[in-house]
Amino acid sequence: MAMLSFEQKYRVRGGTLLGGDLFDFWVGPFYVGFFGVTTIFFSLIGTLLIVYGAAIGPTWNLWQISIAPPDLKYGLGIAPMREGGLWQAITVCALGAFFSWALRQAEISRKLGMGLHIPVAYSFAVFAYFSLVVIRPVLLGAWGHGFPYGILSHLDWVSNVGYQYLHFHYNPAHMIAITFFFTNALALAMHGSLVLSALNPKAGEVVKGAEHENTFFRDIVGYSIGTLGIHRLGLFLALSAAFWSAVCIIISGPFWTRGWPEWWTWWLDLPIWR
Ligand code: 07D
Repeated sequence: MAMLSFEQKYRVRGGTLLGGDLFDFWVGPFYVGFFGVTTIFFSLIGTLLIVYGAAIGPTWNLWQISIAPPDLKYGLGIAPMREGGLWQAITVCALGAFFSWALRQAEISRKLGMGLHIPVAYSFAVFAYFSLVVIRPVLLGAWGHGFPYGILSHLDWVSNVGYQYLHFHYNPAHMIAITFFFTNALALAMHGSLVLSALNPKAGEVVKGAEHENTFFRDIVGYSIGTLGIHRLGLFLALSAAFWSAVCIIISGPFWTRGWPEWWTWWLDLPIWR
């Protein structure tokens, strides 16, 4: 692929975290880097292990393929390959690939002299996954508490774990996470539609800018958060959604073993009702 003229300016050497200039080059449009190599390594091995797991399993139906974590009896030990060891190896590969990807983002950001906002933001999603397959299983004492890798099976896991706590909607951290997810969707819908409405006026009319965008919001709700502010708010909402998701599942089991509706009895026990 031909290199665009402006790419020459931004394809700068250095900024690597590991490997010096060993992998400091591009293949076509893609930056390689040490962590590009490790990302490809872990993704390839992980994917092959998933395909192997499917091959030794009972079905090739994409919806039903599932690679289950070990039985609880294996605790935090290593299980035989066909009894959950595969799940453990795939988890190591998944985490290896996710961490590598975050570090590759960090290297590219450093090269470009940008902030580390992107790798930090992505790390919150990785943290949510990490909380499900490492933090909570370790706190509960068995890898068997991780979720199975399958399209329908992971949904069954969510449903089963949810009902173990009677009614998961009463989990306060789950409530907060959902509120952030929904508010995030609302904010991005409003921001996206606002920008498109300003930039795509009727044929023959001039393109509008930030002043019009701010004025629209001041007219309708009396306040505009501004062009930089909306992106700060978006980042905050999205990161909070992932963070509270992680919290809601880490506390389920390790810190609260009864039904979540029962947690709310503190409200009924407040002295103001007596
Ligand atoms: C975890 C993704 C990270 C992505 C990465 C990169 C790949 C795949 C492949 C490893 C955080 C890409 C990954 C390419 C790799 C391999 C093989 C992002 C993550 C690293 N819930 N609930 C949540 C709602 C109910 C329950 C979260 C809504 C019920 C349980 C979110 C409703 C019951 C758990 C959420 C609802 C229940 C959750 C998920 C409505 C069931 C969790 C988002 C409207 C009866 C999970 C950390 C998330 C969690 C979770 C939303 C209902 C149970 C807040 C809107 C009442 C047990 N629920 N839920 O985590 O918190 O994003 O995970 O009813 O474990 Mg819930």
